[in-house]
Amino acid sequence: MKNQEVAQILFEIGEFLELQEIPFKPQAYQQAAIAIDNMEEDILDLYKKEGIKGLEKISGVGKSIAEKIEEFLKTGKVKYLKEIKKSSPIDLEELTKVEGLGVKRIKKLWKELGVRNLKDLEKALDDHKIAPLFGFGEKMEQNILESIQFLRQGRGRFLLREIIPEVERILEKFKKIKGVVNLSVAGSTRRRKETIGDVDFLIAIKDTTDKYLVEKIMNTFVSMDEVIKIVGKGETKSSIRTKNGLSMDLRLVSEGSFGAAIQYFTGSKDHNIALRRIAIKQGYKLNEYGLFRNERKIKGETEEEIYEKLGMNWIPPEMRENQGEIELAIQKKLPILVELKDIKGDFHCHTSWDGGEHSIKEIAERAISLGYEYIGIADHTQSLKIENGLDEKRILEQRKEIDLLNKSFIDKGIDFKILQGSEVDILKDGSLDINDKTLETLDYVSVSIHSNFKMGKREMTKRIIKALENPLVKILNHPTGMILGKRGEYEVDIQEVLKAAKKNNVALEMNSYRSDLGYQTAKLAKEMGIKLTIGSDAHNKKELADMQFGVYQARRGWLEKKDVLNALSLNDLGLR
Ligand code: DGT
Ligand code: CA
Ligand code: CA
Ligand code: ZN
Repeated sequence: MKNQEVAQILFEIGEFLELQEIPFKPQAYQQAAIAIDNMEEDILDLYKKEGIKGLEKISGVGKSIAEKIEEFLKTGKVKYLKEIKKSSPIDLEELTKVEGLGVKRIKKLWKELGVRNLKDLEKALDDHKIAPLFGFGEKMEQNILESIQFLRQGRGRFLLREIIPEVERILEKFKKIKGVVNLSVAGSTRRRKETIGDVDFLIAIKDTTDKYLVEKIMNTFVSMDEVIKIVGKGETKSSIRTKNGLSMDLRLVSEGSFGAAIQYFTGSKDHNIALRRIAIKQGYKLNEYGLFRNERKIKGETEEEIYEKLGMNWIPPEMRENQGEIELAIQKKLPILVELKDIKGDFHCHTSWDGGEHSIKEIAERAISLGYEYIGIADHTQSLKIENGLDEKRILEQRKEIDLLNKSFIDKGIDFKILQGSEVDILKDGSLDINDKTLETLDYVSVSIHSNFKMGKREMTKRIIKALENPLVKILNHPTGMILGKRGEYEVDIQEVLKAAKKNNVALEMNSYRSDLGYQTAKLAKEMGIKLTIGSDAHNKKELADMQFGVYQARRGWLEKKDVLNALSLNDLGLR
């Protein structure tokens, strides 16, 4: 059902209008939003059946609001909302990124303290002016301060997940140009780092003095749709900035230097420095043009031959952080990293039972088309009221639906199984919000912290460990609580959590959406012999494909197939 989303958008429009002190209109939008939120019928169905006239029958919805709903149902966007956001006296886009600040609070800050943007807000915090405001208080001021610090850290960096589709589109575009013999993204994007400062592209052509081809490539780059500013345009390098503020560099090299250049520009800087030191020791010189001995170029065309000449195996880009990978490459003992095609299932997805977008059947069908052997349904549990979390009774009801679907797969000869899991809430004292008797009926139990984030480190650590000590628990989801780009970690002694996971044989999740378990912690867990599971945390069927981003982070943590729980076949999972 799209009803909630539509209501949300209308509500937002109302709030922006309210901020701008426009009379009557805000209430109209908000009333329409409430009516749609309370509607029994699916608004999309209504629109499909009766068109815009049908929408106008909803209480509070006139022609103008109906048009906006239509636009949203068709395109997923409402232009009007974008426009009023832009014309607002306040940088709401920026301020609403601060956790805890909704339009109402922002309006108050603006009216009483003249806060228009993040900078004003920081000033008000410095002057300690927020806490005394009605409805704010010390705790709120502290929360705002923490959130701003978090935003400041991440400022200017982009999430890998958000830029990969664009990067792939651009590579496709250049692949089609005749004369391009090799191309790749380099830098942190190639290393699949979870956040990206800028994107570095590399293209090789046969002859870099071919003025016509050089011009064509550079022109294509600076005139892409997404370009808002050309920062520089030359024959070997051009730089642009895109509409959303992302910078991109394109470097052009000759075919014979591509390997050396891609090695150099992939980095990381620390990896390169260590590698160059080894080259020097062996009497070579290594730079972005090639590997040289006495000014004579020995290698340069491929990365593989450069690593080989230096006496080591080629190192996967995700590992190039100078964390011991060079030593392993010299000993020819590099791990064989897990790949997306090794993944046999997913233990973390949500269905319409807990407010997700799609039914168990729809999710399962998508999982089958992804080539999975199984899918674990991990809907939220009762403490998460806003998510319509399941209580004991609904868990047992859900089991019936899953059993029927599994039977239908058997009848059709489809080799696939739906597992009933659950994303059980860890309560404040470390107990679980579903009784053991019901948990025993599940195929597996995964647990998460979703509330009371602000407790001391010792208390939080004890809380999580207590949950892991329940013998029914198999997986700890998003162990640090972070949502990359949105929310920081809760305070927790992750070493102690690792020890408890090891002791109780609980797998730790690498969450594709949150990227909350850093690659160093994953690597440590692997070394301790703890299993990891890569979970998409999909709330609809499309997001099941986000598994790839979890796999990238797993690779950055040096994980091999055998370290990953959901790279195991159904029979090897050891379920009943
Ligand atoms: P980013 O953009 O902050 O996400 O991170 P990177 O790794 O993409 O860094 P960037 O764009 O500054 O440079 C791309 C690569 O070029 C980098 O990973 C390694 C190489 N590189 C850049 N500057 C230096 C340097 O001063 N020394 C060495 N050895 N390599 C460098
Ligand atoms: Ca970069
Ligand atoms: Ca760069
Ligand atoms: Zn979840």
